[in-house]
Amino acid sequence: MTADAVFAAALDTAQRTATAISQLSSTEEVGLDTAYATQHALIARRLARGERVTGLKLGFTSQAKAQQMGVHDVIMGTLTDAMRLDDDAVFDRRSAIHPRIEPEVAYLLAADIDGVDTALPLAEIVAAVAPALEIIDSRYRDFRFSLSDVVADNTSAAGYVIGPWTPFEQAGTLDNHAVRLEVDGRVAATGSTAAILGDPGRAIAAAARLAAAHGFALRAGMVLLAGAATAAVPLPDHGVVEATITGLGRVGIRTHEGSDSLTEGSR
Ligand code: OOG
Ligand code: MG
Repeated sequence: MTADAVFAAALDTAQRTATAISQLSSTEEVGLDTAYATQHALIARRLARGERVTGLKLGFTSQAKAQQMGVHDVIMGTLTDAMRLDDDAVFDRRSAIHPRIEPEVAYLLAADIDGVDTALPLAEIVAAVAPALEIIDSRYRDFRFSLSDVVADNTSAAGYVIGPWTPFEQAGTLDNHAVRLEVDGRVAATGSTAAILGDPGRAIAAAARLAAAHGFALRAGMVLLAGAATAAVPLPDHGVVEATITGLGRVGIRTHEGSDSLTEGSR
């Protein structure tokens, strides 16, 4: 087996059994090309089990995230239907190792984006915009990783929730909209959409660049998560997490350990 296939198998098992593993970089040098090859092999395993690619995500597009994790390059990961949760749905905490949650801006692609064609007006390639939440869960011990580690681990992707879509034309520019993350009604993080590459609309061009460089396809109908505007916070075992983006609305998720422990009081 090639190195990427071995790494992908280990990361896949770590995710499926919710058991942390050692950083790949702890035993050998892993380059960025091998890291993306590992991510693609990991996703191929999931697709072979019947999952479907629903979108792509960017990581470390804000200073808040880059500083929190000590990784300063923009990276790309893959979303599948198995990671998608409905707005206000319940996430089973037991399926994850040490989950965190972060507020995101989601774009719905209206067209295939082939190559780095940044000349296209955004209105022609983006259908709609929505507030979103991402659950991240590094498969590495202590939630620590190098750039290549986190790319191989599908950029810690574990789950995502999309709020109500607003047509792109109606949403207008998102260069400075307030972002608020609340846990059980208490503010856990605040920021601005400006934290995401200066304007989250720039995520489209960044994604096109990364897709061309690392073998991803951006297709009409896909979701693109632009990256968190604030640092991530621990996902509570029992609780309600909500993200609100001024002008776009809110999105929420509930957590519990198992069906037996879900009570009306935890809503
Ligand atoms: C990696 C994922 C980064 C973002 O929004 O910046 C990311 C991690 O922080 O574990 O999803
Ligand atoms: Mg994220």
